[in-house]
Amino acid sequence: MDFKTFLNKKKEKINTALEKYLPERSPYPEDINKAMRYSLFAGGKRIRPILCLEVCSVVGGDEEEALLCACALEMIHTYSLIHDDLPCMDDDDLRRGKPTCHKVFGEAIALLAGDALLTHAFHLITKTDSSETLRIVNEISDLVGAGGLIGGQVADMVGSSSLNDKSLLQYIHLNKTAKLIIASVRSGAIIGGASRTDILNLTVFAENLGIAFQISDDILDVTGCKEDLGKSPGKDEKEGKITYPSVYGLERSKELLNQKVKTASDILTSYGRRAAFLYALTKYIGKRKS
Ligand code: GRG
Repeated sequence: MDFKTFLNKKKEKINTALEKYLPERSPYPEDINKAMRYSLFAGGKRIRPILCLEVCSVVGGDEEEALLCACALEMIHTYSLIHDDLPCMDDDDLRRGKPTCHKVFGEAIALLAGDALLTHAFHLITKTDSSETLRIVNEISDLVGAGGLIGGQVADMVGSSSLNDKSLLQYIHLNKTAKLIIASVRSGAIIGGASRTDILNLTVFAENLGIAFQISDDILDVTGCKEDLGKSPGKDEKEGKITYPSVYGLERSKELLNQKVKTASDILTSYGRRAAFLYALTKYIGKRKS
């Protein structure tokens, strides 16, 4: 099976599971359920849940056991996008090629839809049948909290008086983007029963992949088009955001992206054939156009 077909199969698997864990008919008030589902099913690439499933099987686990956690990670990701798009943050009209949640449902419902997705995510994780469930809740909540995803978002918004541009950029990319990717990889590894050494190696893989993911996002904001991106490019520069191209220039940013992808890929070579899809996914993330 070629890479794209395999990727689409994985995506379908996630979409089917998300339908199960956030169905159209739910006990929740219709307004909130509609808004949660609107953003969750607006067409994301499902990179984080796919990583969680795949890492689980690379370390010898059964990916079915990671499915609840994988869906929870996509819900956390979607919550962060809904909140990021709000007028009080990045103020975006378009996400995943569609009007943003607050444009369709209003700010209050969009805010609550994000909150509800985040809360529902942790509710789902606690249903994971694993002796490591508490550890997973502990790790993910830490990685997406004020010392992780939220901390990265704050630094992106307000900057820092104590860090120079390069250190600030590193902090933002590690926390705003890589930490959720680290959460996806580590939780998949833990559910799959990985050894301490494998968890450590895969964390370094995830950190490099996560930073590569954000460097490519920064590059695409300069070189990409609205049709491919599903959002308007050129926003970073307009808003004077600190990005790889603004600090290192476009060509050097491309080199740094390739370096991160290579470091991540090299870590996978020790897993041999079992990591073939993960290896291809890493290359795909390095070359992505959307
Ligand atoms: C509001 C707490 C809070 C955090 C917001 C998500 C985010 C942090 C900011 C959005 C802007 C941005 C560049 C985030 C970095 C992560 C990123 C590249 C998100 C987009 O992920 P994709 O490309 O999106 O996987 P899809 O739509 O495919 O799921």
